[in-house]
Amino acid sequence: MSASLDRPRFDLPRQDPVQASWMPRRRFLIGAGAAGMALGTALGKAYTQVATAPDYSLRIAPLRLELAPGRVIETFGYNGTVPGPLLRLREGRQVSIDIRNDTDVDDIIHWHGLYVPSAADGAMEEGSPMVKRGETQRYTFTPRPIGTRWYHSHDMAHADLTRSLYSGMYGFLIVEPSREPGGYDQEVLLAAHHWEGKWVSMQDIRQGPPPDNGLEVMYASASFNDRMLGHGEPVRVREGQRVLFRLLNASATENITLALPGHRLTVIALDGNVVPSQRSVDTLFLAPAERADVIVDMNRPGVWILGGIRDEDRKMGLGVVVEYANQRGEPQWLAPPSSAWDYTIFGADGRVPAPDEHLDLLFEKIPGGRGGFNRWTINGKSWPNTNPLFTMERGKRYRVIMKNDSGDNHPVHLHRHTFEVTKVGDKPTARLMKDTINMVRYSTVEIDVLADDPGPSLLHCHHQDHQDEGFMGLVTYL
Ligand SMILES: [Cu+2]
Repeated sequence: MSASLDRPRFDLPRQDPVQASWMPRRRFLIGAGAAGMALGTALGKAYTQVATAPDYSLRIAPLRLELAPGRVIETFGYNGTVPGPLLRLREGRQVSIDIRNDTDVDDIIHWHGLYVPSAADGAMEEGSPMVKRGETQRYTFTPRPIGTRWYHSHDMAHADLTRSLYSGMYGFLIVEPSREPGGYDQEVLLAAHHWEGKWVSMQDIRQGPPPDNGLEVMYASASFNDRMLGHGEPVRVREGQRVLFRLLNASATENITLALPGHRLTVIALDGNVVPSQRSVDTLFLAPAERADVIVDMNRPGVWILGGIRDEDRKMGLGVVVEYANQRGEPQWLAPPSSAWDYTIFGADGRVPAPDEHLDLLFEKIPGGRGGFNRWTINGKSWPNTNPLFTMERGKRYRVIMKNDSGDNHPVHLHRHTFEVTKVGDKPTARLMKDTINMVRYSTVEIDVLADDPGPSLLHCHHQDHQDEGFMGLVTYL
């Protein structure tokens, strides 16, 4: 399918979610028979229980995904597509979503970046129910805050590279304000993913990794949405258009850096949250789970590749062709001028409020050795021994000082909250709101968390293998 909103799947009319439902919306009565009436009489009034069809239905099932002609992946997905159906929800309007699990293992869906009660957040560690195999579980919540969110499996995968985020179980979830912001001519949603993972001992492949390092995942293919570069419909644009790209890194473990040659990308939101300083960049970095909303002024007619800046990434399929109207020829790639990434340029100058308390988190690796799995610790402990990671009091502001004392990247994600990035390395910043922040190797990041959403909340690395191997903890409320 196409990456462009000109195509049906991502061009759902902006309508009431009730009409957009994948199931016909019905009402039916339960218990209106004799027993129901008798009970009603006993209570002194008529008694009926009304059950409704959900606003949306997601079905988890095996899926054959054709990334390119003859290149078929056996995976799992939602409603038979990768990504799953776009959920465009209205801020503040409650929705019910039925999740049907037609696979042979229990699974669960997390609503990433939303403020959802722990019981509906889609993390079993917080108390959300698993969707048992062969069964249906209804999740009901009120979507907020506005912005580019997403949903994905929050199951453990461990050694199984067909499960959870190694699979096609992810989709966009956009929470829309009640008024349209406008300001662009076309909207394009692109979710990046890596496929066909294998566990490898890196020291068998190249020089450099420490000899005691454990297994890492290497992938054979990648895609934007459901197609490898060059094998899907191009994104079709016209000169003079302002195009909004909503970009998501749905990869289980891989960072990506993207560019569109000849064009600058103006970042207007990170993780769905409007940034205080819009900046135009040549390259966009996204760690797993991160999103960026970027505006591109289409002022360089041609046929271009929007894709990963590393040649091997594009060779694997990480990219999509961007084609101007009335332009023909081979898609062009030019190496971008620079690829440095600095979160703080999107923040504001100025002070952040003084926190009520400071908390320290230290992330370390226990190397697994050749052929073994690396383990991860937070303050010396691995999940579930990390619990509780820390306990917050409602209304207080916590400065969490995170130190990555390992040679790996870690995109750290906090559920059910948006945090303010206050320092990256030695660079202070303010009002940069995120739910996931990448920590490069041997680095520090400081975030402020306002304790405004009581209930257990997971904090974990969004690399599936790190999360599965101990890099996770529960933040609790008093
Ligand atoms: Cu990690």
